[in-house]
Amino acid sequence: SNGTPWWREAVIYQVYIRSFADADGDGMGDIEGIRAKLPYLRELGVDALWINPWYRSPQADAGYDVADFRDVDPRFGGLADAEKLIAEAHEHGLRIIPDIVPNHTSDQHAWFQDALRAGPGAPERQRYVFRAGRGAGGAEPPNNWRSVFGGPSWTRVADGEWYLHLFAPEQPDLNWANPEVHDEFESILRFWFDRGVDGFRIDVAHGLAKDPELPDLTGEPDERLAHPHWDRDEVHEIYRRWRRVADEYPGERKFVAEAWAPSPERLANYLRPGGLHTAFNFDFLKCPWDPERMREVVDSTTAGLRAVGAPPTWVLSNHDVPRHVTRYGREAEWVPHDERDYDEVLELEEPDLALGARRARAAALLMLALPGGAYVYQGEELGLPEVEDLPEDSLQDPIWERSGRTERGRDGCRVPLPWSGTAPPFGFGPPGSEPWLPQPESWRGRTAEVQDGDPSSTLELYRSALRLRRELPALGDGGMRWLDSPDGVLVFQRDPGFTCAVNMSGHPRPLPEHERVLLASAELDDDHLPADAAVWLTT
Ligand code: TEU
Repeated sequence: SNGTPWWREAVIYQVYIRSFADADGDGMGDIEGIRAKLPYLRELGVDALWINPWYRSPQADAGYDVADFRDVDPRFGGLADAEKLIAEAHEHGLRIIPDIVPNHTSDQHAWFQDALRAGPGAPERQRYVFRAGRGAGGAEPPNNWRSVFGGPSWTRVADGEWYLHLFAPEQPDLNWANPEVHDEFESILRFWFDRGVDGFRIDVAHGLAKDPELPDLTGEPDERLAHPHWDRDEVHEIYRRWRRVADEYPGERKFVAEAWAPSPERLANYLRPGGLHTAFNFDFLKCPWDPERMREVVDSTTAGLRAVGAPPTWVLSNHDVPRHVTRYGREAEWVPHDERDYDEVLELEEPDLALGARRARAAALLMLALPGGAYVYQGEELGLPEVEDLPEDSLQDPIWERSGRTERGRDGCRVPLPWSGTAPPFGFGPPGSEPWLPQPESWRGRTAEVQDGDPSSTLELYRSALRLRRELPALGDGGMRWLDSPDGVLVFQRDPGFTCAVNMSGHPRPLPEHERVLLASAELDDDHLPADAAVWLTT
């Protein structure tokens, strides 16, 4: 809308590059594949693309283990392809937001290799977190921290020192108390800003600062005390410096923080004036299909962020969590990986996927009507469910091995997209190519080709919603107001002329008073909104 900075209301499409489109037929998506789909993305009606890490990487954690931040991995193309994509996306009116991974590098990064060679006490080791071990001969890790993927967060090297890795051993944590690390990342930001990127998604933005004492984690965390490595206040100084770098460039370059903060107030700390622009709102993603809790999340995040002048954003799925069609098809709530005990095998009930799909369609209309910006994870516009029955020998997420095979990991939301045709690879790659994860045969009914032009499809629902969002000044940035509503129904107004209603009651409910139905996630039954459906109304 008029004069609003683009990032306050952008709908950003997440391209999980290895699973989006494979132009060269090696089974893995690539930059050339993204280029070929720019017309699709433009027609979908999104404003920008967040692209998961495309940097040179051994791919121990699907590219989140970066060996060279100034180069593109040959699996995905080259630097010239990235530059071509940025230019062409801009011609289509699409902005490009790469991922940046500042918490750790790959163990194959030149810095880490230098650190290993240089030995204990050398300045090269000060770029990472090396320590002597505890116990006799230093044979025990320096403290009791656990890796998010399972196992201790310390690995011992040949000379006896240990290094810290909050994720896989192939992802050593950088030492952000070292000014060299700051300088290096500011230079990397400039490298890509100079090549035209419109911003960055900051990986594990809440993890960079560590308590210099590296204290043991206690079983009973005290909420008044800072956590030794998550969401520490020192991280904000890093991002204030990054903001100054972004502001040197024209065209409103923006950051989005992947910060798993314990409350909306803590999340808002990342978005104070002079800090980052936006952050993912994981409270919304984690919220189950429950009207009271959903309303609570909308209110608390909106209030928390408004207090610092930041726009709210909304996200339902990404490459780390089970797709929401499947989440909403279960009664039991989804538990984030870092809150799980990998010693116990998580027993999951069978999801009701028809129910989950209805709710996912309704959730799309809710998300796209709320104030602020939104994220769409590739494939959610096709209504894809989680693939929960991948054969064990195809699983690649490090969580699978590191959890001691008690937890299957995140591959089920990363299966390559079905574009067209009636059998794998469903147009993901050239005929005869083999996608890096197997696609279910049942996806023949969910390809973009099958859904294109079918008014009842989820693809057309997203296209219509995004078109209306661009046309209606009521949507995007701005305020909202809850209206009185029947039990279990959320009804809110964006301006006096636009109302959204979401029926989470489990029963048909009368439609709110209205002039015209703009869009509905399910067929309406006279003047009733069916269960698990949402509607956009003019009033
Ligand atoms: O994820 C960070 C992170 O904390 C997640 O592991 C999250 O806690 C968990 O998945 C929720 O269940 C980012 C990336 O998005 C992820 O893909 C990487 O594996 C990770 O960082 C390490 O770079």
